[in-house]
Amino acid sequence: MGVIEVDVARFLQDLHALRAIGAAGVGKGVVRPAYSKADIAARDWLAVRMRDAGLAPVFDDMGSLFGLASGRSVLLGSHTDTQPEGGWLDGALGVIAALEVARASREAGGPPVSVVSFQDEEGRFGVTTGSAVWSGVLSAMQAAQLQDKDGVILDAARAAMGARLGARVYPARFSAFVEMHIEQGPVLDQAGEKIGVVEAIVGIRDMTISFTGQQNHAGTTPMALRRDAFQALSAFNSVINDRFRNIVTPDTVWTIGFVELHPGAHSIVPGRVRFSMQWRDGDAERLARMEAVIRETAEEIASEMGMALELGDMLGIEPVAMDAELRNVLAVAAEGEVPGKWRHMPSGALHDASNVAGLMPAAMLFVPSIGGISHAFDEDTDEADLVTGLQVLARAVSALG
Ligand code: HGY
Ligand code: MN
Ligand code: MN
Repeated sequence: MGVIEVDVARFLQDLHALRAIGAAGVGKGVVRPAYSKADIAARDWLAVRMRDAGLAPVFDDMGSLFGLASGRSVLLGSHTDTQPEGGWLDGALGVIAALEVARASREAGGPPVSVVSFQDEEGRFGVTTGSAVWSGVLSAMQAAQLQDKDGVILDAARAAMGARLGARVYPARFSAFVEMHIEQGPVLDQAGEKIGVVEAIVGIRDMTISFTGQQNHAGTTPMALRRDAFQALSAFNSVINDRFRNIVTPDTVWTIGFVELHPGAHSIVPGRVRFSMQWRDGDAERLARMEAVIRETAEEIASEMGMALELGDMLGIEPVAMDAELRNVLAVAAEGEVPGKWRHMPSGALHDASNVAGLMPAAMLFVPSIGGISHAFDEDTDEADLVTGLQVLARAVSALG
């Protein structure tokens, strides 16, 4: 057969319908964290769209939603949960593009295509939690006990999905996985290019660290006698930035994105700080060297500043190369659609494809992000670029069939 003919209007309509579920009311922003009411409503909406497309919708134990084609099929998809302040395309684009390609392929008598929306890709509880469990990177028992930043346990949160849960979806029914996604960085936008074919996805390490000093009066406690938890965090941050200089490359990133200072009042010397420490790189050895610096520095600061130190469990995903043959299929499809206006590139963001790559050949396709902005309400992509991505995906799947 030729290239599967997608219905662009239907694709855009679905993409905007999904955006309306959990719409933040700020620009096109969306708030749909894993297992929230909006997340579950989005999954229920998607299950209906899957059924309408001739796919059998099932939820696994984690709440990942699969729309299954009969027989052996290509699996396409991403995730529909979002960050606490999320954009409308991060995850949603890959799922709705998958739905359209599956639907169009079925109508045209093309290859069978299944669709997935993995649960908790955005890591309310872990790191790409749903696909990590599906692919065996994380045990179901470990996952059940993961806590979000407010101390809610995953097992309690997923109870909101109730009787939906429980299907077993065997990876052997799928021949390959392709995830389309926005780039979430500036490279394609700055270069004026339309498509990125992902070579590899960086690795990540993530842990929670606490310093506990002494809560005290902000007026009467002399500076020399303070055991101020904020000062410990401030010193830790400045020392690791300095020490990392000898280890990192310009592509290495690290982030303290969550900080909880206790009790958080103008007139109290803070007694405790709990914060996230996350670092990413394409080289597993470098990630390990950074971990050693983080642990040593935290211990040094704690002992110098009279703090009790708690280092939480470390979560991580290894750097993963995408499947060479599938990458080639995507490259040919990109060249066919936008000759000379695409590139091979690494992914600095994490994706479900990292986990799925352990089960079957997996690859990824990027479209540009305006201004490189993502994990923010103002994340966006030109409509024409969304459509180009869809067309490239359809070409690639046609070639796979
Ligand atoms: O954080 C990430 O890279 C992904 O969007 N969860
Ligand atoms: Mn994503
Ligand atoms: Mn994301």
